[in-house]
Amino acid sequence: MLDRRRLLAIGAGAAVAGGTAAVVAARGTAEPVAGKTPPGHGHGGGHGLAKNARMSPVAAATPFAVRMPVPPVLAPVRRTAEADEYEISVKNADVNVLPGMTTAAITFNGQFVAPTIRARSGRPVKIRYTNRLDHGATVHVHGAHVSADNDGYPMDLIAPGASRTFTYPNSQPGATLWYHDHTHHWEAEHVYKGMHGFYLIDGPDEYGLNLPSGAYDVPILIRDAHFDDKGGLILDVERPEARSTFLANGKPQPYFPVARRKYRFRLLNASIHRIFELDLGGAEMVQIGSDGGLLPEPVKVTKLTLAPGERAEVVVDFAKHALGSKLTLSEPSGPVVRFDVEREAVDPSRVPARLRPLPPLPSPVRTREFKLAVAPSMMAYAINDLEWDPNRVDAVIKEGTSEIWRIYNADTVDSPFGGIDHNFHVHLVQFRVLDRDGKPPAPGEEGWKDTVLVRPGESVRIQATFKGSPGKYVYHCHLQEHSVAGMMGQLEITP
Ligand SMILES: [Cu+2]
Repeated sequence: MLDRRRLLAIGAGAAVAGGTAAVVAARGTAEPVAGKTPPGHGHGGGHGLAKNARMSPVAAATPFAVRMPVPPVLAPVRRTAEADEYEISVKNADVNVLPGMTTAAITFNGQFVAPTIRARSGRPVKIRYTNRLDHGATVHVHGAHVSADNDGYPMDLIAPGASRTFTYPNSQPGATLWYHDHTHHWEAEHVYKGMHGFYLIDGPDEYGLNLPSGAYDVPILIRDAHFDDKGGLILDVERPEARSTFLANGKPQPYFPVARRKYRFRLLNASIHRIFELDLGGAEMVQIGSDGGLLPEPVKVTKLTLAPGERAEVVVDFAKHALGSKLTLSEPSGPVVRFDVEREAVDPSRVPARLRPLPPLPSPVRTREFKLAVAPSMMAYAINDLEWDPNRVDAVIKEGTSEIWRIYNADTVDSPFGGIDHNFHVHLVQFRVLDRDGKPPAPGEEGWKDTVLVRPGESVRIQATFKGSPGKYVYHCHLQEHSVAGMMGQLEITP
């Protein structure tokens, strides 16, 4: 058994070395395994919440008491021949999450679920971020194909009071992307406290398909949360399972009135740790998209696994349900959002049998191995037994080449801590899942992905083609409580 106190001490040192957090909260993680304790680690918990919070009473919201909002689409401040330009402030704000209570949040533009950016393929977006926090921060558009200096590199922070403009070329197909904090050591806390929102790209690959659109195309950011009795967010890194209040678009287990017709829901799991196992009470959902946009063809599902950072787009046809029906999107430990079928509507939309063809894969030039596991010698979460070091490049990749990466989760059920899930995210590219333990990917994983769940003991092979300008990009576990503790590496694109 590893010594947890030593691990915490090391974690505290790492955070100080990172120059970020003054106070470090300790943590254990994840799925409790009988008789075993997974590792704790340093964490950029600037508010020292964990200890006191554990004793606090917890506010519980009544399910289905509030209506689910749809995050507003942000209007550009300017449209030029070159780009749509936006301005976003990163700032602390008091927001309303639980009815009648105020929650101290860290936000984009003061909104607990950030305003949605709606971009178009081929039309660049420039966002000027102003950091109004008292410490550095940066922003990453997850799933975007961007140059390195616009990617929100975790060590290249926007100083307090400063602004920086990032340019997103949107040179990729339509997709449900999202933007979130990526400040090393702070990313878990910042995202947990509200630095999360949608970045949607509309692409010509979708034009003419006649999928549900407009008011019937609804992004839903789902996540878990743990509140104290005054509505404050508790980040107790030792008890992620205490985050038992599920939020949909920033409201606790809300309801959402729908018409008897098809809806397109863009589901995003923005939790920092929880893997959602979703179902709609046995009702059919038709999955049409994943991280990188449309699947080759629709896939009928009744269950959907969504790990942190992943997206799934589903079409639900409420015409199959009577007026007055209530369908609840749930996971085994509770409801997430309830859809109340309240009115009739005409429905010219459809889900075609073919959505978007997948191009053939180019020939890979090489294969790399990535072992995801706790490194007991360092008491850190690690990749190939190394924790994150910004001064080390882990993979030098020639621009334009295609590689196969085998990602292996060595935190198996019989490891010292029991099985620990990991979720591998690569910046810059959308990849394809080739196989999972040698078996073909599930149909919902056949499209473009940027984040892939790797269960304890599993081995997943992906193939990515690294087109882009030279520079350094990170890859990491998207259980952000693992990335803060070292489970991150970097690749460098060379000419
Ligand atoms: Cu992980």
